[in-house]
Amino acid sequence: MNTSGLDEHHHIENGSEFESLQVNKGVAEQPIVNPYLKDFSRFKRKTYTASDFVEGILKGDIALLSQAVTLIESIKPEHQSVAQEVIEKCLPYSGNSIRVGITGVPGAGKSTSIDAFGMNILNEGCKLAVLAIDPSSEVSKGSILGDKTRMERLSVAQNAFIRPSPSAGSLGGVARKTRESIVLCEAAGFDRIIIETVGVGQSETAVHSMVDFFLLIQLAGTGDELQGIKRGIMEMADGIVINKADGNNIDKANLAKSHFENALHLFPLPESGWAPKVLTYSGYYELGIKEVWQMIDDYIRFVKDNGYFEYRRNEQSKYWMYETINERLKSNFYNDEKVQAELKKSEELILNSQLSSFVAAQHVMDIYLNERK
Ligand SMILES: Nc1nc2c(ncn2[C@@H]2O[C@H](COP(=O)(O)OP(=O)(O)O)[C@@H](O)[C@H]2O)c(=O)[nH]1
Ligand SMILES: [Mg+2]
Repeated sequence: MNTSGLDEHHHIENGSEFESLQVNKGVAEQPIVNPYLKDFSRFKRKTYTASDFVEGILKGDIALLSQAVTLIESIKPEHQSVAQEVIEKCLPYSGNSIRVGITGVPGAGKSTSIDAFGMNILNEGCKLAVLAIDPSSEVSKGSILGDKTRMERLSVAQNAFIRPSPSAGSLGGVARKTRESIVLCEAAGFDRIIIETVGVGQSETAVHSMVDFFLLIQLAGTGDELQGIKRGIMEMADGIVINKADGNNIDKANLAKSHFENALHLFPLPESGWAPKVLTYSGYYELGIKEVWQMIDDYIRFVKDNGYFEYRRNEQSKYWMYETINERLKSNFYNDEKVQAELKKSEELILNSQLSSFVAAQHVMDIYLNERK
């Protein structure tokens, strides 16, 4: 661990004007596979049935859980059918966890913080699964693997399960897979789930719709911290935390805290009845970690008492049914060969002004629907 912390100036972003963006050293040669899981040899010999997976998962067998999540992520129909059966059978044993979504721009300190939060969670005797949704991971090849170097303790802890973002598919598809993986993790006895997402684009909405508490990590120090974030994301947050409140960044963090508190006062009270709090902390130096988690526990108790907890979960279940239908309809449509051919033709006609976009759309839809009569 880098104890000198604030003195690494070979990164330009470590200049004093970017104090809160400073980059600390990662850990060299992090094991990619949790050593507790190293017995993978048995997978080569046997093909597991859905019941084998379910039995293993319910016993808390992490290697089987991991393999089942791989099936969820697979696009092969034979994998998908086993995966769906496993999910169906695990469903009655799921739901018994606290699901927390964590978002923030790259560099906000999500991974570092999850390592600190996570150790706190494990010390309380809970089991933690960390899943990621990263819509950019097709390009970056699942950034959480790089991230593992910032989850140095969790990635080798016995009661933790860390899973990178599925790297193929649309955001909707990736999010659905993560939603399904939660079911399996819970059935395997994980009673704390953290979903990490990069704070760019649409992925926050997807994460928000699968968690009980949505935590927004912010940085102070640039003076315009309120301008960079979309109102919608702030409105979704059940709590806002300002990371890197350490060293000579503490005053700026406190200032940012009051900015955010003032901004939140302008929003109506959320449906949950809980007024979002703003806290400062340091993930790297582990200052104020317990307080952040205490806030989440307080929230959970509050919404369990007033019924919102169950209401939100029910709404989410409905949401995921419709999301899944939307996703399936879309991929079914666009994968249809006749549709593909017709779309190509229509594109050209549109470009030559021989056809309007709307007539073209209607025409392709008709072809698709007629095939199914
Ligand atoms: N000073 C300080 N640096 C931090 C803190 N948390 C994270 N960092 C550093 O910020 C950089 C980005 O952290 P990382 O966890 O990878 O951010 P992520 O992209 O949001 O996952 C790394 O160099 C971390 O060491 C903190 O609390 N204080
Ligand atoms: Mg990260």
